[in-house]
Amino acid sequence: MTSLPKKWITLISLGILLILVACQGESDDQGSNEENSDAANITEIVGIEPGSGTMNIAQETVDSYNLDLELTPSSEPAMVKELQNAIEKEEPIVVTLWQPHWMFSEHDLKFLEDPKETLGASENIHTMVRHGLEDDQPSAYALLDNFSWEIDDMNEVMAAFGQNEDVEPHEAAEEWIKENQDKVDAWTEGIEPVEGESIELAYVNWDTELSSTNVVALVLKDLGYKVELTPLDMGIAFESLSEGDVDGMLIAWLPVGAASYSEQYKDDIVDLGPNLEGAQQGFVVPAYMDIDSIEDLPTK
Ligand code: PBE
Repeated sequence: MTSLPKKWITLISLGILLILVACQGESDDQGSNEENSDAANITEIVGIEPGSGTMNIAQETVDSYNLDLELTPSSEPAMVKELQNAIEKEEPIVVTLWQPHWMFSEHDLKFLEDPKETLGASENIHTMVRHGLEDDQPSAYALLDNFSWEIDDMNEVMAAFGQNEDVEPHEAAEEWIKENQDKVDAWTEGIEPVEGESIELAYVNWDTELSSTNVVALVLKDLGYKVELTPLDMGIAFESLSEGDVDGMLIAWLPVGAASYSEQYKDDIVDLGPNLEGAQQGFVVPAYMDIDSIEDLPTK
């Protein structure tokens, strides 16, 4: 007679215990959901081409904030695709991205705060030429020296081909030139046209650099140049310019992004200064994510 209630008591106790454990588990989950559930699901930062300025400073950032994340090399188009896929499913994702970029007009994105400024407070894009260009090709040198435009200008060209597969970068550049002849006239004012001279510009296959390089190439053509555009990796572009194998390039984000390359080659390259001011690099997330700072990401 006494054994039955005892068994019941044991069973009831066990039941209560199970319920308590289950509740405990649930409330734990809720707790971690409230604090950075998005950050907890992040295991990587989706990067771009290895050897880019962006990847160099992104790795420095991972190290300096002691992040427990893999910086995955990729490419600009592949990174953009991954970001678009994540947004479609409302999944958490962190990418290396920059302004100007047409992705900011397509999606609600935010830069994570970077209190250590390892990704740069603000960047300018510099034009660089080989030593000797000023004497050998004064007209091309003068145009490259004069060329400078605003973020909105670059955005216009970039959006025209970045958001429409049927538009080539040179077509977008041509369209922009047609609509902004006054700006182009200011760059070319007083420059002597040439006949049959050749000039070679290196560039990296990024939308920002495709925009500026294609615009400048068309203006050089109008001045009479035969223009060759050579796509290279960033490190190779710096090396080629330092050796005089190419004449110029419009790819160096400074003071931070391309700092290691520009430091390495500073004696062998002529820096003509910014052709665009107020750009920005960073770790970027969709606006629906509940984190705001690089410091909210998981650390080691
Ligand atoms: N960017 C934009 C990168 C890639 C494209 C120029 C900031 C870089 O310099 O590495």
